[in-house]
Amino acid sequence: MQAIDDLDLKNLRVTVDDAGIATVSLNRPAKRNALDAATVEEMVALFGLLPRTGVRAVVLRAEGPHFCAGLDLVEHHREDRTPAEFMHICLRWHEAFNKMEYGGIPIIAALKGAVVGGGLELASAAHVRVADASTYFALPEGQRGLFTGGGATIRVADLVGKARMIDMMLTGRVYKGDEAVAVGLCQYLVEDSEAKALDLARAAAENPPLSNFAICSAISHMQNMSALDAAYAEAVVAGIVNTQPASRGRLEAFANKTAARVRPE
Ligand code: 1HE
Repeated sequence: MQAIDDLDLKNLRVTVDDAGIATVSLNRPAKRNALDAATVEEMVALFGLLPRTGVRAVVLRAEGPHFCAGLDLVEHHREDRTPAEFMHICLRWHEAFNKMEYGGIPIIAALKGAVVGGGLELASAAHVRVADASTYFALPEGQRGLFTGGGATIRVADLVGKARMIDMMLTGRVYKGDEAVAVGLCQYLVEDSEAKALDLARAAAENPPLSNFAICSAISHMQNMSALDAAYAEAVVAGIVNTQPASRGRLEAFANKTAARVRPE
């Protein structure tokens, strides 16, 4: 099978620790990690491969003070793309981000600085978002004379609702801090987003991989279904996951009263 080391990555950097936690770094800090076509191709390759490598969870982070400045506007300007060419660029963004959302491996985004435009589309394809005090979210597409093309109409609208997304795009509204948590752009606001993301990845990696696979793919698939079909699919997935050998010991520990109870901190 292909290995992560076989991938020719230049704008992404990947390390995997002994616990199977992969740290994926956006590595174009001089360009504020703007997403050019080459970076998106690296994401398609990497996130297509990761679910088959035994990696148990991913921390998605960035070099430099900003998480991601979105579409590489300079490349887009220079290339002077036709409508069909840019449609195909967007389809590659969807390919990459769908591989993240539906891949079955928990992806925890450690955010900082600008998470804007396509950078927010990228962050919203992760399963958990952790922000720090420097993090801010915006969709400046309207001001740039553009429109979202990397899934924001689906994922950002899902996080914050249609009305807030439209406001962000029309007016350039920026969210940060507690307000960003309150509207659903991120789930955690902490001093050190990378340390927290790693803690969360480690916690998720303790779950059986089949449970995580269901959590990090089935829920998204079921949202695309009618309620009737989703209920059916949920029953089928639960049939497989809830009878897996990996959960037997955990259930036995609960029955024996040796397993941890669910308590507030
Ligand atoms: C870039 C990009 C970029 C920086 N494409 N090169 N996204 C935006 O509208 C956000 C555009 N970027 C910014 O507003 C600012 O750069 C930041 C707030 C993110 C950072 O500010 P700052 O002062 O730290 O950096 P800077 O001086 O603006 O930029 C530093 C370098 O990064 C500079 O390159 P240099 O070669 O002149 O040094 C910038 O050109 C470069 N850079 N951002 C290309 N985005 C699928 S559709 C998605 C549609 C969208 O994503 S629209 C939103 C686009």
